[in-house]
Amino acid sequence: MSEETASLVAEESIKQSSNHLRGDLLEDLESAAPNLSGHSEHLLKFHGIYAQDNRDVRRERTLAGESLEYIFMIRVAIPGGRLSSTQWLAIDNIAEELADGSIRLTTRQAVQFHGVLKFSLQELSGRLHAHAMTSFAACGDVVRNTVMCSSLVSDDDHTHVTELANHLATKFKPATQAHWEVFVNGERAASIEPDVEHDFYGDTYLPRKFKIAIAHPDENCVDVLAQDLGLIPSTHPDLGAGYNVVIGGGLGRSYAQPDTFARLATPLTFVTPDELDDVIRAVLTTYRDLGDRTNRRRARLKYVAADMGIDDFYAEIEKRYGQALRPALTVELHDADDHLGWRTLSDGTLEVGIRVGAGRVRDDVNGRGLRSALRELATARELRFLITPQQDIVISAIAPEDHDWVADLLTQHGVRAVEELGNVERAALACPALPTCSQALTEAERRLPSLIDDVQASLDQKGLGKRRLQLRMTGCPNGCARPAVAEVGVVGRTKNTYDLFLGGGLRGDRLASLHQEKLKLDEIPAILEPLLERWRDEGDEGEAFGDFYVRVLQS
Ligand code: SRM
Ligand code: SF4
Repeated sequence: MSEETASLVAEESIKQSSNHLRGDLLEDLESAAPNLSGHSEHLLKFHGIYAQDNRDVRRERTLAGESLEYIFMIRVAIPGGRLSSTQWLAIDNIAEELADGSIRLTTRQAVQFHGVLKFSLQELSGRLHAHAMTSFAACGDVVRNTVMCSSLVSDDDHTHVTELANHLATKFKPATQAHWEVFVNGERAASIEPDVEHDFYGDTYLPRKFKIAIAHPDENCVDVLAQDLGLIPSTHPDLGAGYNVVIGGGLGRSYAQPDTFARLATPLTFVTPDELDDVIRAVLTTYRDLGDRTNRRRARLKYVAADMGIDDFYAEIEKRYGQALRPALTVELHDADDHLGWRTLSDGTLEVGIRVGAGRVRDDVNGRGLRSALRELATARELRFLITPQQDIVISAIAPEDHDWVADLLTQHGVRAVEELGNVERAALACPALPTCSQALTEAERRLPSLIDDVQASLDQKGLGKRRLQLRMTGCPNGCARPAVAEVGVVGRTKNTYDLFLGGGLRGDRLASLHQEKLKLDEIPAILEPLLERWRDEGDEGEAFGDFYVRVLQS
């Protein structure tokens, strides 16, 4: 074994010897055990599945000498977050029959099922497949779900962008047939021909995940600069419509590793639509070959950019592209829209954006709530269900004459209209954290409602109740709810404490800075109050809190 091979992380040899993501998955799924082997757990991720255990009962079970409560999370990649009524109903049925009864909308417009048992994984995958959905490549060291603004999805003028999201999802999906063999058909393919993987993946795929987003030209709800590769639709003075390409963004950090950091993507080039695939390919092969395969905590594209230096990094991509990259255009990013409330589309149909607290669609104990409201809508009409990158849902393609019927139905199920939402609640995000996430240090989703109430009370007390304030909370510094670019980011630090980051903003073009560390959650409103007071008294007309913090408060 060469020295180089010896230093590769174990995941690399698991990929290498997996026969394109098959490994022993089939045998492991058929065994009587409620969990899978470590090797299979890693391969599972490429199939969109995470092996977890219920952390609420982990300690008592361990103390009692019992085995853990093994559960699985399945993430369904949905390019552009767009689903039909039939697909929504299939998702609803799966949540009821095979998962924990909830549907979790993610910050990348995917759907997650939680609490699934090993013996249901193949049935669940088969049901997705029957409705033209899949969890394959929603996770793993590959190009992940392509996210895009839901306004682009809805607007007929931007149909080509929806097509682009679908195109990228197909073009950069791994070619291996492993998922269909293992999870959908439950058997090895009759053909003994080995399947050939795309050369930009090879046998060991990418060093780590790779994320793509398409922004709206006028607003940045996808946080395009947080992506490995972002596309901003733009018009070149000579070449016409195309995309400004930004690369090397990423928000995760690790406390154990001080040389990890959040980085905003930087402009690479402007491309016309027919040049795009080749430029992405050049970025992917650069990453495939130069990304760090010896340390998964530092394996993202942003570290290749930072370690090589931006000029050498761009020169390497240019070499692989085979021709000079033209300069990127200067593009200004605009505030993110939350897509909540009613609007009329250019074809005269209506859509309504509904707030989903931390992305969790569920009913209350009486079977009343958002989940049953959405089920009724999907049963009665052929609608479009658009998941937003803010964990919310937009119901689109509503006939104008159905306005009152939809509004009444939502009210009857206790779904609040946008006018009834507090301003903090409106924009707040939280990651799932405990009890499902293996990496969570603290609570996030379950504590978000009380944190929202406390921060809103602070705003109200200072007479600022009508001002927007963007709050994002995560249970660790991986940053899944993108707190690193939020006006107020609350990030799990130790079992009961959080770090407070301030000064990001609605345009998503600035990293927040660490304001104070190791705070108890109930200390945060008192820390914010004097800052909010100064914002009220010294802020410019209409100045956002994040902008004020950077201009005046940050020292
Ligand atoms: Fe994430 C890992 C949840 C968006 C950075 N993320 C995880 C895992 C799978 C935990 C794990 O590795 O065991 C979490 C599953 C918890 C659970 O029980 O569901 C998880 N991430 C999520 C979701 C569901 C959060 C949400 O509230 O919606 C989002 C799913 C997105 C999707 O549909 O694909 C989610 N994760 C993000 C984002 C935001 C984004 O992409 O816009 C980030 C920051 C951007 C970035 O990638 O830098 C993010 N997640 C991470 C990281 C840090 C990666 C890094 O290299 O720095 C991890 C850790 C890891 O991969 O080992 C992680
Ligand atoms: Fe888990 Fe951390 Fe992501 Fe939250 S931010 S879901 S705790 S990995």
